[in-house]
Amino acid sequence: MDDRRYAADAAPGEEATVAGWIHEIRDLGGIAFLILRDRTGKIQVKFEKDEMDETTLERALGAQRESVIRVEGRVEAEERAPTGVELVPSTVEVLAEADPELPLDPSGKVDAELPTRLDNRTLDLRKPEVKAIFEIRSEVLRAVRDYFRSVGCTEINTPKIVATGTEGGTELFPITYFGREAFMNQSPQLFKQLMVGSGLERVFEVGPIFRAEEHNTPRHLNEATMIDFESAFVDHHEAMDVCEGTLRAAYEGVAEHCTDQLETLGMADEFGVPDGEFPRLTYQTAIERANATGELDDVLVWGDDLSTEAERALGADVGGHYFVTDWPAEIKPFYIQDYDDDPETSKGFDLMHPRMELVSGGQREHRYDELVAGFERQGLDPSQFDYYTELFRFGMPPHAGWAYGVERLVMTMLDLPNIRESVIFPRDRQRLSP
Ligand code: AMO
Repeated sequence: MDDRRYAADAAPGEEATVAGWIHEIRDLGGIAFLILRDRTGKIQVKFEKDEMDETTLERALGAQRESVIRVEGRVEAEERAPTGVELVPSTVEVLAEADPELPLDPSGKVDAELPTRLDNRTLDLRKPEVKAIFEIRSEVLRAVRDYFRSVGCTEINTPKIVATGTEGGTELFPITYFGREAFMNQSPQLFKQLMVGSGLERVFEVGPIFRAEEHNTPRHLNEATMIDFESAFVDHHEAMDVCEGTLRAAYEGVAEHCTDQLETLGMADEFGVPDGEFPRLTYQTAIERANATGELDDVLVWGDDLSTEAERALGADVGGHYFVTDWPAEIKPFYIQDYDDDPETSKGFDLMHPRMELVSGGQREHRYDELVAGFERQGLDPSQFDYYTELFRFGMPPHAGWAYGVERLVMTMLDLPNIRESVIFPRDRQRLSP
């Protein structure tokens, strides 16, 4: 199909072959219009019945909606056609017939509930406004990868089958690994840290993570995609700079390369790249500000995580992206470094969108003795992590890093109501296929 022309590129005066799905057939008697849809848009195919042979007409106009066809013909200017051109066919070939009963209507005339859409994602992604989300997601990943390269990072891939968890023992999916217990990885955390001590120094990964979260919420998945960053010789503030740069690069990429998609989503006018430096509030300031909003049922005290309610109140108060820094050591993981002169306070940070948390990160504990002591303080058995800690004895530089959830980034960027809108085949408590 090398000679195939996309619907959006068909120019008047040329002979062209287009291929795609039958979006609609409008039979007006002596004349009929077939709207063919491909990934670039739609094109009108005109059938003047008395000028066409019977078989071609029957084949084309008798086909069901959403059947896949190929049409060869002459492109003519027609200002009444949706794209200003129409195709006058010489041959029509049906490549794949669609059943007349469609589980959902890709033309969008009939609404479908999210579960039906997710069960029939192939058809769902024929809708331009759904397809646009995934084209934007793809651009986000391209922009982020390019940004990482521009700041000297190497892309890595780390194991997803692991021996231990890193982000708290309750959220692990156990699997059987040749008779031994193993787990699906919750985060590339330990591996990316090990790589900052390697010759690579500065790494990133885009990959799946698995969390056996019990709760089914509009912003949690059981399998998500994470963008992880880790770099030697930087502190948590420099890591936040890179985090901010990544976010801005993602928005800029979308603003520059996804104008059609933003148009399709009705966001072309309001879409903006976040500007200025994101405020960096200490945790202490954050809880004070959240309490001062008067919106919280439960007043926050030192040591509390930010509740959903607190995130919302603070988000509305700040009105844009912001960091929360200097978290209580007790609620940050063992790998986060604490201040030497204030061991109750850690160098962990979160990047927040006004709607929710997007990123966690921090300066890491790179000193072997401190790291092992940190495991013990958190009630973990350091010997289970020997594969990780041992390598800290052979020259592990100071380092910092962070991780984004891709789905939350896309969800907040496009103001999607549910995180499942930003992943093609979501995994949640109910959903294991497709
Ligand atoms: P954390 O556990 O906070 O940190 O995860 C980082 C980011 O990943 C996203 N995320 C999720 N998205 C959807 N569904 C989930 N179940 C889910 N869990 C996490 C969020 C979150 O902010 N190792 C650390 C990162 C680091 O310190 O480098 C970590 O995993 O956007």
